[in-house]
Amino acid sequence: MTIKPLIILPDPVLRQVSKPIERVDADLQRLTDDMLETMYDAPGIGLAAIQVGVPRRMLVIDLSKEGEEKQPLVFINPEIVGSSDDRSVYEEGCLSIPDYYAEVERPAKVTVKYLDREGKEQSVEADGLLATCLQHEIDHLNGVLFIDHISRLKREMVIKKFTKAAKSKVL
Ligand code: GNR
Ligand code: NI
Repeated sequence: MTIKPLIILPDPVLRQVSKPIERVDADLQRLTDDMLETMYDAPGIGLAAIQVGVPRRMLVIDLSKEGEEKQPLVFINPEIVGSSDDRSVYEEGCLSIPDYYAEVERPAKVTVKYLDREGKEQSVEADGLLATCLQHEIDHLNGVLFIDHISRLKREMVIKKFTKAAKSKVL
């Protein structure tokens, strides 16, 4: 297993729309393991493949707390097939936008269809943090970041700060 470098704002790779997974094979299992290891190392509670530079529709999530048994979840070709009218607000962060947090309002519950690690069709009705995390990760697959859900002024400030930081690293 390998910890992969994370793609950071404003890298345009984060704006790519990821393509569906065609086969659940050994290569994909390896990518899954690498993503889980990268997520645990960060640490984060979710990771989309595009955040390690792979434009494929898959993501991993683990909401278990430190010291608890790990609960890795793998979602391949996930699709939101239903969402509630009631909404909830969470303070979100993103491994691709380190040390920036903001409140985001999203549907409180979502139903997601996906393939599991074995390529079997599954569906989950999620609420709470899982619902928020699934929506955050599925956004990544569509080139959308959580800062796209905040005010334009805040978004532009964050992008400006990260653009400056990226430039000073190159020099
Ligand atoms: O680690 C993460 N924490 C988090 C907190 C609130 C809402 C969403 C997230 S996902 C984030 C990891 C990440 O960037 N996934 O794409
Ligand atoms: Ni993220």
